[in-house]
Amino acid sequence: MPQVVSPSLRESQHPLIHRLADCIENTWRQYLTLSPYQIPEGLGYVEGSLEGERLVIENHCYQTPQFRKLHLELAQVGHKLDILHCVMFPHPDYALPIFGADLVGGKSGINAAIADLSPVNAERQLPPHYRTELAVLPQYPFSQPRDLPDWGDIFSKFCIFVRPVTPEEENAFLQHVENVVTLHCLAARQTMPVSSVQDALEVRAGQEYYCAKQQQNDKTRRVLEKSFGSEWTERYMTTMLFDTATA
Ligand code: 18B
Repeated sequence: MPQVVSPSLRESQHPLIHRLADCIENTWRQYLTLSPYQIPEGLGYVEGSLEGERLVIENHCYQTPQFRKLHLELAQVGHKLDILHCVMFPHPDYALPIFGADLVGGKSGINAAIADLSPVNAERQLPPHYRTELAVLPQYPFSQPRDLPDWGDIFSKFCIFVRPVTPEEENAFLQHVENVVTLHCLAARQTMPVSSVQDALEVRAGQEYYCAKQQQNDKTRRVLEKSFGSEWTERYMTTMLFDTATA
């Protein structure tokens, strides 16, 4: 029997998720030198349905000289929930912030759109050139800003967390992510690795703190547990979504 290649999940997802997935991957391809990334056994494409809730997950991962893992994940729960998750983890010897984005919504619209460049140094401050460049990006007056959860102290003051309610707001969010990912890729290309063990340890600690906080997101955990159970979810959240560097 011929192998049936299922179309990418994004074809059936909310249009903003489809567009954002394409935009992020195109920006990576344009500005970075991508190599394959070894996804943990059995976690590239996953389907589950424990309580009758069918969850499909598709992972796209790459690495580059500056980033140990570029992760774009698309997920769909039945016909009601579409999710895009993206994190760019720098190698621990590059003192770069972590870009992260999450889009959660369904046919009726996107409920949560979040994007940030999160600092990982001891002062929890973005490098000066990042602050300068982020400060001059267009600031769209989103009509429905959302409050960050308690664990959200990892995010910078440039974090955007909104419910985009019009096509203009959706476009503005997409444009913002494109601007931020572009400036991040360009800055990363100009960055040299840290030169001291001390600095590398600081970056590593910052990444570990970021991951520990993200793992406290009960909303993510609950969606995964409903289809895959708690043991699988714990493994997934610590090895696929928010793993820390091992080498
Ligand atoms: N996330 N999100 O990625 N999450 O992964 N996400 C939700 O309308 C998933 C990240 C973030 O208000 C919600 O309230 C699943 C990254 C924040 O308490 C759901 C996956 C960032 C919130 C999911 C996933 C990030 C949030 C509730 C794996 C930021 C608000 C939606 C595929 C860089 C939390 C809603 C709160 C919300 C689910 C942030 C259902 C399953 C990288 C801050």
